[in-house]
Amino acid sequence: MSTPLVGLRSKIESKQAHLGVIGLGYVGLTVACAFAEVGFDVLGVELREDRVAMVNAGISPIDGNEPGIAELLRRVVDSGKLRATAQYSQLGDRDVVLICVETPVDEHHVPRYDSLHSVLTGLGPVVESGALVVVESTISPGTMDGLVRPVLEESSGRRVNDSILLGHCPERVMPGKLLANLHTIGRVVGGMTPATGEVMAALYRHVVQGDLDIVDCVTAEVVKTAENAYRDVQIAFANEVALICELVGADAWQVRDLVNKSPGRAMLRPGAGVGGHCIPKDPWLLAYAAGEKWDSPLIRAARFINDTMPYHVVSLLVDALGSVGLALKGSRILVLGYAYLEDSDDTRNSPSEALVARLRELGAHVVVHDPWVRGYEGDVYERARGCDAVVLMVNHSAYGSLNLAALKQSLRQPTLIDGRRVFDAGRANAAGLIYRAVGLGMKQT
Ligand code: SAJ
Repeated sequence: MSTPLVGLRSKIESKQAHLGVIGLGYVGLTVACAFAEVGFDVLGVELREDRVAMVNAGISPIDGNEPGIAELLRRVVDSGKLRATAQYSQLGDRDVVLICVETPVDEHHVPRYDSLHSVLTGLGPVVESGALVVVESTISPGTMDGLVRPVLEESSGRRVNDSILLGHCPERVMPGKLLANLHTIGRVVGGMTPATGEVMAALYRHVVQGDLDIVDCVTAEVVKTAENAYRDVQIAFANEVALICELVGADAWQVRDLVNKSPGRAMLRPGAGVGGHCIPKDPWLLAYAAGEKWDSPLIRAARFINDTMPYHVVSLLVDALGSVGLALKGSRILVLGYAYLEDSDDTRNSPSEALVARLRELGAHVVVHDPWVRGYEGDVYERARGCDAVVLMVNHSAYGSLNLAALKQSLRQPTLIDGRRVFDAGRANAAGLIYRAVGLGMKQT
C-alpha cells in the first residue's frame, strides 16, 4: 500500500481523519450524523442555505418519521462534531469526502448527472492531495470510470490512484429506517484499486455492522442497480399474474399464497403500482449501461407493467361505475393514500399521482385522503361524503380498520376499488359495496 494510503488508513482507523459529506439530503445527513456520532469531525456541504442553517441549529431538515435522526443531529452539532456550510472551499482540509447527491433519470429514462457533475467540478480544485473521494449516490454501471474519474481528474489537475483515491459505496438506506439501515445493512465497497477498497472498508467499519464486501467500482455499480431492478421485476411478475387472474376468474392473493408454498418461491404482492425514490429509477440506470448493445427487454417490460397498474385501477373503477350505469366523467372519487408506501409520508413517484391525474383528465372530481401526508389528513368518512367511489391506493395501517358499513353510509354510490387488497370481498359485498380489486377475478367478487 502506498505511503498516502498508509497515512490515510491510520488516520481513519484512529478517527483522526476529517470527513466531508456533500449533499445533506436523507442519505448525506444520515451518514454525516453516523460518522460524527462515532467521533469523526464531519463537515457537511449543502447548496441550500436553509438546510445549512437548520443543520447548524441542530434541527433536522428531513421530512417524515425518521427514528433517531433528530436527536442524533442535535447531539453531534452540539458536540461540535458536525457542522454544515455551503462553501466548497472549506473542504480543503478533508481527508475523506463522501458524495451523496441525487442521480435521477429524465423522461426518456436517461440518467441526469448534473448534480454529480457540478459537485465534482466544485470539489476538484479544493480537494486535498491524497484524499479519498467516495460516491454514495446510485449510478449507472460505468459512471465511475466514464464520468466521475475524468471529471475529478480534470477539475483537480490530479491523477486518481496517485494523489486522489476514488471509490463507490452505494447507499442502502430506506425512508423510515435511515439510521437503522445504515448501521445494520451490509455495503458493497467499490475501490478504484483493491488497496483503496481496503481503506474504504476501514472507514465504513466504524458505522456499518453488516458485511463490507470489497469489489471493483463497476461491480458495486451493478450490484446496487441490479438489487433494485430485481425487486422491480419481481413486483412486475406479481402484477402480471394478477392481471391474468382477473381475466381467468382466479384470486391472485390466494394464488400467491399457494405459489409461495412451493419451495424456493417468494412471489411478491400485486398492487396499484410502484413508487419511491429507488425502485422506479434504478432499473433504468442498470439498463442504460448496456446502451445499444442490449435493450434490456425484461427490465423495460417490468417498468412498463408496474407503471401500467395505476391505469389498470382506473379501468376497474370505470367497470364498477359502469355496472350501475354511471360514467366516470362528472363523478366524485375519493382516493385513499397518496404516499408511495404504507405508513410513510414520502410521495415521491407515488402511483396515486398518476391515478389522480388520469381521473381528472377523464373528468372526475377527485378528493384525496392520506393520514401521513400533510394536507390530506382528516376524517375518511367525512371525505367520502357524496362520493361515487372510494379507491384504495396505499395500504396504510389506518385503512385496515375502516368500517365498511359506515363508509357506505357516507357514499353517494357504494363503490370500493381495492388497489392493495386490504379488504375482503365477502365483507365488502355484505356491507352493500360494489367491490373490485387488483388481481381478483370477477367470479371471485
Ligand atoms: N410494492 C409492491 N409490491 C410489493 C412490494 C412493493 O407493489 O410486493 C410497491 C410499494 O407499494 C411501493 C414500491 O413498490 O410503491 C416500492 O416499495 P419497496 O418496498 O421496494 O420500498 P422502497 O422503495 O423503499 O425500496 C427500498 C429499497 N432500498 C434501497 O434502495 C436501499 C429496496 O432495495 C428494498 O428492497 C426495499 O426498500 C425494502 O425491502 O424495504
